[in-house]
Amino acid sequence: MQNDLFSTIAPEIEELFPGVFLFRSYVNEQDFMEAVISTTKKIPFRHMVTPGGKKINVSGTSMGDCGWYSDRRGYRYERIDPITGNNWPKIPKNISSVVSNAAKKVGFGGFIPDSCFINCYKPGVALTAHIDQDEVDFSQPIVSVSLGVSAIFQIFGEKRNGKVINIPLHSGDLLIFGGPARKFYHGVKKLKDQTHPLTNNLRINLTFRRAL
Ligand code: MD3
Ligand code: FE
Repeated sequence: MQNDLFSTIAPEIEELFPGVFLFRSYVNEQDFMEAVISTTKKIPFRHMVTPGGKKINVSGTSMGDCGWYSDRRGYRYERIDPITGNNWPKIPKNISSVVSNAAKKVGFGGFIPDSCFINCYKPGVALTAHIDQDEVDFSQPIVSVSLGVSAIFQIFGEKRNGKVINIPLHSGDLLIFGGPARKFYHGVKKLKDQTHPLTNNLRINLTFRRAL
């Protein structure tokens, strides 16, 4: 039973453990979905490959000053999309302000994302355990927003083979990782075949980062 500062001051926020904050049904799903659709009209979801040449099963695209990118040459942030040669679409101000305000509520006052990676999960697709380590400043948090079909998000802690914590994430949930949790291993279990009015059988996840 958790009865800490946050459950008293802000009942909508749950601190799952140090540095991990869950805001249930926090965002306007339509607003975020509009940003996703407008982005994919310019730069569609695509499957990238790892430096080792493996296809990444989750497809992705980006908004912001830079976008996460992976191919034979490595994992990195690119200011121009290598495939289309275009700039990534800007993060709409209404979206960016929701994210910055949430971060501020849990102690990350100056968080202004310069990149939003948009993941698309089809039924049967999982995201294997990994650490996000392509960003410059690890004192900056990462903010995640889920849309569409629910999934089980997994936190492993500092080691990949550590005790697993399963967190169901639903459409509209916002999750913040900062401080000690910023370098935790995490992943997403295989997506079940389900439907949601916003996305049909897909799960969309947006990760807002200060990358560069
Ligand atoms: C924990 N995406 O894009 S978001 C990713 O649901 C990624 O699509 C997952 O992991 C998804 O890299 C999880 C939540 C998240 C994002 C960044 C983290 C959790 C994190 C960074 C450190 C620790
Ligand atoms: Fe990640």
